Amino acid sequence: MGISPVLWQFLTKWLTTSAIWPAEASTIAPWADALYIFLWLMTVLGVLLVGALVLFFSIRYRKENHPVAVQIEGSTLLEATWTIIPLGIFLFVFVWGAWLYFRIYNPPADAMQVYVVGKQWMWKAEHPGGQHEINALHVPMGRPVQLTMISQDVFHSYSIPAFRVKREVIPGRYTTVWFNATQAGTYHLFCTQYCGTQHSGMIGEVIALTPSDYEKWTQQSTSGMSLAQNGERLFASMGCNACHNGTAAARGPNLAGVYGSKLTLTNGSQVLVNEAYLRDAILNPSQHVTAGFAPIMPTYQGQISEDGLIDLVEYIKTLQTNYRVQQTQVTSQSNQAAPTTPGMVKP
Ligand code: HEC
Ligand SMILES: [Cu+2]
Repeated sequence: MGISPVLWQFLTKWLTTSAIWPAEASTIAPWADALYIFLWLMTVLGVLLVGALVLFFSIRYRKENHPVAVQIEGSTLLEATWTIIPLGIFLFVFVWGAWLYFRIYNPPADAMQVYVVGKQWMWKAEHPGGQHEINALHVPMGRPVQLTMISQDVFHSYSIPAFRVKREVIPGRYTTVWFNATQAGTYHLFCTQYCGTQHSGMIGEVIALTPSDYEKWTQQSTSGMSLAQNGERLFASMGCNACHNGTAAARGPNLAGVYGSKLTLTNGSQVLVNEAYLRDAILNPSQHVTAGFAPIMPTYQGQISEDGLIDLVEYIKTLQTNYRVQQTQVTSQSNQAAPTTPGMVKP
């Protein structure tokens, strides 16, 4: 008696295309599944072992064989065995799980950056080149991609089952997750944190493309301005360059090369300047004042959107020198000065 091939095909297709067992489409997916299958096997083994013993004992020590109950005092050897073996298994699972956790949440240094902003009820992805997409994410295969994510309102959670990654998206704080897609295809994107009435509609597609298709996509969907270029405009229009112009007389610290460096604060502590720190430095400047500077930077809380903050962060990341900062300052000053200069005739 064999299972019909049609039924078998239907079964495997249902398993791999449904949420129960989605395709393994990232480098981490087989590792996550291996741990999952191991836990599942251990559980089944435990159920079978206990079930078999219950059955065996209830037949062997049934009333007809043992009419009078006997008091058993216990066995140290037996107790030690059933303590030490499960302990060993649990510790093994702990080490395996911790190793996997660190692999999933520590992005490699060369990962490509994409920003994700979640809000009720949609996902917006922003690529460094300025490509924006709603409820979709295009990524290249065979390359680590890091998502830096933030919510504009409530808690959300970004989940790509086929990649076996999921991370909370929180208001007020960047969280990150990374993956390396191994198969071209279109995969489900879910919000896995109940976030209001239309939570179930907060879904989308993740499209993994071959490197050349991805290249084509980035060129077709460009908005003409990269995130850093948008940030440069904001930096001038919000007056950041009034204090951060890199000159000796500047009232604010030089921001060129600050990304990735270690800053010493007035309270003596040291901080690594990453995306999260830059964002926080703009919103809560008084909470971590750089050593050697007065706490004069105003807070920009409520004056700038998460998208604007991402642009500014990307701009500061690209700052290697202050040449452009000073250029924009000169142009914005002369633009402002022009109308008030007496006797000047505008062309
Ligand atoms: C009134 C002057 C002033 C303005 C305007 C200003 N800053 Fe600052 N900024 C400072 C000073 C002073 C510090 C150092 C003390 C501190 O950390 O608060 C600083 C610190 C920072 C830091 C922390 C990094 C470091 O090297 O200390 C960042 C990032 C930053 N500013 C970005 C910005 C951005 C972006 C804007 C515009 C939206 C801006 N600043 C506007 C004066 C200013
Ligand atoms: Cu949500």
